[in-house]
Amino acid sequence: MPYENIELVKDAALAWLTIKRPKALNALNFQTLDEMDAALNDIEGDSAIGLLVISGDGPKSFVAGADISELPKLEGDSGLGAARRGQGVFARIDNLPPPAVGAGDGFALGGGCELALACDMRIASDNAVLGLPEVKLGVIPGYGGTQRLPRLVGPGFALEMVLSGRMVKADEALSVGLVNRVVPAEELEAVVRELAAQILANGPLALRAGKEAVKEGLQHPLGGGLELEARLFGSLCGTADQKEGMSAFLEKRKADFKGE
Ligand code: CO8
Repeated sequence: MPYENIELVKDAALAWLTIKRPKALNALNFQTLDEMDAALNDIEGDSAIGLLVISGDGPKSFVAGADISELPKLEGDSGLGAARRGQGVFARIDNLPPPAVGAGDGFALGGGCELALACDMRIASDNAVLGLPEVKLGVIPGYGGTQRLPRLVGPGFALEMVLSGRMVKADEALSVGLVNRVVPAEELEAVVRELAAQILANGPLALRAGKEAVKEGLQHPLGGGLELEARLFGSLCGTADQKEGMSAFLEKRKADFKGE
């Protein structure tokens, strides 16, 4: 599928998806969501991909939200359907076997903040601004923000963001754990590529299992999560990657993982 509003670049095990609607500050119209869905099909079907990075085009905005020009016509049923549609695309990122990193420069508002929240890790530039301003439009976040934000930062700060619509600068976002790291804007891509390289140097099966253990485990009480961890740990033992990783350590050499 040819993309108009996104770009997907695959470089060995790294997939880099850029939202490209700079004239609208990369706002997500419905076509962009469809294109993201198609890109996720591509990524999910490619077992060579070990990590997804999502960014916005240009320094001014990661994603400034859902495209507001498409929203006034929504009524009850169509609004429900639109929220479910966007939630579905973002849930695919959340549940994607390879981990996902959001690389945010500039505005990450509304659906853009929710897109960042659907990623497993968030690296922000020092000019990033995050917010859920939907209440200013007379609605609430509909792409997962009211659910993922409190799970990440706790209900108190999440409610402040959801109910005030206040924009939060990078440093404050870092202080509450909304982003993992804040880096100078001009270093954002290099830092994300370095993190990607660190992650991708590890066992591919272990990366997928590590993501599943943390994310699926959070859906269970501690006992169930620990059982899941034990099962996933066991599933990695006996793999060629486990033998290679441990032999490489003992032989003082770099591991050559095959994802098997
Ligand atoms: N949608 C559509 N167009 C946008 C959006 C957006 N979210 N954000 C910016 N734009 C457009 C502007 O209209 C403008 O276009 P034009 O040049 O044609 O007038 C262009 O981008 C540049 O924007 P500004 O001139 O406004 O730039 P500023 O630097 O003055 O301001 C802001 C930047 C502060 C980011 C400002 O643009 C803004 O407040 N944008 C809206 C932010 C927002 O409210 N986002 C939340 C949207 S709602 C949402 O995300 C709901 C998600 C769940 C939906 C579930 C059901 C569908």
